[in-house]
Amino acid sequence: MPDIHKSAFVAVVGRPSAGKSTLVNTICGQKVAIVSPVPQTTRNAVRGIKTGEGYQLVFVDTPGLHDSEKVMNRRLRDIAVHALRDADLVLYVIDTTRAPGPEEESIVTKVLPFSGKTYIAVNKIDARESDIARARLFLAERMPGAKAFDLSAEKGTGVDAMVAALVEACPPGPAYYPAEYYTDQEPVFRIAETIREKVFLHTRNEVPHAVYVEYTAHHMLDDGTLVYEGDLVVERDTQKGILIGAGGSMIRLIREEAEHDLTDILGYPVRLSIKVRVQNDWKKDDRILKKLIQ
Ligand SMILES: Nc1nc2c(ncn2[C@@H]2O[C@H](COP(=O)(O)OP(=O)(O)OP(=O)(O)O)[C@@H](O)[C@H]2O)c(=O)[nH]1
Ligand SMILES: [Mg+2]
Repeated sequence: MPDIHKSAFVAVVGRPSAGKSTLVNTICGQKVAIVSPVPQTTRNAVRGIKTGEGYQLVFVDTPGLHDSEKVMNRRLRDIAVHALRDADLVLYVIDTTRAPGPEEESIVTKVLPFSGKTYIAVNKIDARESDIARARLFLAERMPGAKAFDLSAEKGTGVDAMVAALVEACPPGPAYYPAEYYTDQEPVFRIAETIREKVFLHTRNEVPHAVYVEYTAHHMLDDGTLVYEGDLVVERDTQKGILIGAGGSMIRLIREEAEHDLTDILGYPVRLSIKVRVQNDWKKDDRILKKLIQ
């Protein structure tokens, strides 16, 4: 055991769909954060914990940085910007399958003031469309001297070398969580997130973004099954129809897949009782946004 214990909060930032949540899951070796091909899947600062010999890294996964003045997007952006400012280290994830363009430019501008504590994950090198040279050129121009690591968050290639560099850069500090923790999320939050992930995976267009999950109640059955009751809230009647599906087929699929995953994640059987409800324009309601996005 080394003499000095090290620890750091590491803010994980980047554009929507860059692979931030996938990377946190791979580093922590567990499903910490939900993942989908739809940009803006993550809506909260979600913590994933990696504890090793003499160190603890607490990764703060954040919503993708996206310039838009809609109230909800402003809130999502604030979470990432606060995480950047508050963290000991920053992990900036770049997607090599997409040309940098104005969105990446805008993110670099936000990350540059923290370049001294920033490490870069040059991600998705396994993908057919990956263009590592393009991403490296962008970095050489915009963040010369940056500590960058080519990797695949999905396959795990190159991830250990990057984590080793983060551990190396870690200041002395205590373990914030017990060694066996890989996240600090409450079960009720994880249930809502898992339901939302299934909506993101099985619906299209505006539907994933129109959804939030509202917890109503839960109880334990004698056999140790957790019964969770909640609403899947959407903005419009048409979205309600899509989420229910023909003969209830869509909501059944979402429920069954979420129940299956949650039983694994939580380690006990979970049964979901979910109703679909319409609440017009909930995304413009500041009270709801305040509760949901933090
Ligand atoms: N081929 C490949 N795909 C990846 C890799 N990492 C992530 N992806 C895919 O990219 C998509 C987005 O991944 P997420 O981890 O949800 O991305 P994110 O940055 O958290 O996205 P937001 O939460 O929306 O900001 C998913 O379809 C992932 O499977 C990778 O290393 N290689
Ligand atoms: Mg995410």
